[in-house]
Amino acid sequence: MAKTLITVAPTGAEVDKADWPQLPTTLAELVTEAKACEAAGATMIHVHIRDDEHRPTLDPIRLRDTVQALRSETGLIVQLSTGGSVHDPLEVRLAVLDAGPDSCSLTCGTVNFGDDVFLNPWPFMVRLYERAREAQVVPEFELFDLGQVHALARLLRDCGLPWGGKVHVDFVLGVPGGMPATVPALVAGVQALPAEVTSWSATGIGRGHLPIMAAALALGGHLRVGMEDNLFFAAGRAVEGNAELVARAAELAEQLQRPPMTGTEARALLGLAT
Ligand code: KMH
Ligand code: ZN
Repeated sequence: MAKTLITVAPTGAEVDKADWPQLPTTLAELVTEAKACEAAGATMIHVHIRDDEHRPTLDPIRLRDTVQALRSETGLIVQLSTGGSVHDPLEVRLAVLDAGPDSCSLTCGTVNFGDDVFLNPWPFMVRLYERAREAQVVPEFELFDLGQVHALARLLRDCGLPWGGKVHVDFVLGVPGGMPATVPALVAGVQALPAEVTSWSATGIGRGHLPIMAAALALGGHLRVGMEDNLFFAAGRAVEGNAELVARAAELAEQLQRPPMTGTEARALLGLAT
């Protein structure tokens, strides 16, 4: 049985530090959290950063410092979010690549995002895709809706394969405006994936977290967990930190005889130099 890539998304752009003090928002907190998550079984980190007031930012110096700190303090694959927050301009989101991550997120279409709109027009997707390839950054295609699976097929058909030659996608299910966090929705997404896709992971927002995790493992997929997506460990019990979410994912993966991958295995899966 294939092993499991576990990605941790520890912070996101939507959760408020004032409400969730355990959210890692400073660089020191992020590095500490990243180390704990790596020890618990994560091999990739999906990073959003915050400013001194704990607000989302795409400040280029902070991004570069964050990549460097995570590289020197952990062996994790560093994936920067190019989604940022719903308020970030497209040009600023493109410039995230200048921070030199291993990987970047690339969302395959515009989607309603609660009361807001997460904007990903087609020309922006193409520019981000081509710029990532030039910068030798491996994209992870974020799929919030079924139409985005078809947009990914169009992108690959029109623009060719990404840097590294592998195509890894991540289903994000349960955002209000996107696909629901249900097993039938995940199955529909997996069945619609273009042939170029070499691996996929999934995350369920909020209470969809556990069913989507179990279904992804059963279907041969990989996992994303973390406070960007889920703030409760169980009904009525707030998450203490990201590492316990990673530890539970690793334990379930072990139980299903799909143990967590090593960093070297994850790099090979994603087409990154080892
Ligand atoms: N914060 C969301 C608007 C990504 O990281 O690329 C977008 C997001 C996706 O989280
Ligand atoms: Zn994100």
